[in-house]
Amino acid sequence: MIEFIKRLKLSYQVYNFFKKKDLKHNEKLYQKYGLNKKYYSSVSSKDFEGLNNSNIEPNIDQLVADPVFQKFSSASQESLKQFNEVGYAVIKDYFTEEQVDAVNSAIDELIESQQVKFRYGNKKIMFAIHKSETVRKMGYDESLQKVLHHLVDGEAVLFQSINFVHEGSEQKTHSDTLHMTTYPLGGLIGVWIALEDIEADNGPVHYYPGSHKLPYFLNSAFDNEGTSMMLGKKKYGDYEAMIENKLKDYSLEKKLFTAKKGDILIWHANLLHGGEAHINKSKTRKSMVLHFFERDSICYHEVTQRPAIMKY
Ligand SMILES: O=C(O)CCC(=O)C(=O)O
Repeated sequence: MIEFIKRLKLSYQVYNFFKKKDLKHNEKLYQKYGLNKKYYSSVSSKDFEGLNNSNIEPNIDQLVADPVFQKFSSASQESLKQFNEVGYAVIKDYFTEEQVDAVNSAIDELIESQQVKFRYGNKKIMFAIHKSETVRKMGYDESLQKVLHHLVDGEAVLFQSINFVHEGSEQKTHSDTLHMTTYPLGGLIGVWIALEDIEADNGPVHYYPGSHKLPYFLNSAFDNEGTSMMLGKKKYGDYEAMIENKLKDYSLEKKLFTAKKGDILIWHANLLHGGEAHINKSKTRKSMVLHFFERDSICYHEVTQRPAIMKY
């Protein structure tokens, strides 16, 4: 019975109905793309079939011309210049020791005062940006915002944070786009921040350079589109298995992001990535992922076919 309710689109629509403030911006966008939808309606890639707007592309020329670009080391500049080819960029020493320590202390305080809980296998603290100004400020760092603005060719609005403290995600390879999707595609960007040194034994992120150029594997790629009333029947494991199979079809190199405290990795909406095993459990794995949506896109969750609740 619970499974049935979880698949029933109506249950999400009722929830959405009471979130008008955070969803009403979509109505204007639905109109723009000629979709007959209310702010509370379900939405998925199926709704956009037949619309031919081109995907959002990073604007690297504009980024290189922006004075902010000169702030970075030549290695970081080279990395940013290659974003279109490889789907990621590394900026070493982006955040200072003080900035990182402030976020770590803020997270400790939130845990101690029980304002946040570890979820998803006791590994992830979700949305600390809504509980701590210090954490939120990191996402709205002025130079970072300028970089992201060029990479999503629009305004990057901070949607979500995920903090890891004791354990890494150990998550199988995936693309964020199944979870956080935009129309037009490509309006999501991830920023992963090392809040301490991350080495091979405390669960570094892995990623596949160039994988962002593969097709966007959405519900239709694993037969999970569902019906007008119900979400698809497939499990998340079916998605992961599909991605594992796709990886066998393409010869892509896997890389690990071993990082120093303050380094950041920025990834494209469709870059395949995940978390390595956290082998040495005597080490913590302090890190934070920030996900940003491009403001003028329709932002939604393909897997649950829900519009994204945006807290501007
Ligand atoms: O930090 C990690 O291990 C990976 C996190 C991740 O894959 C994500 O947030 O999309």
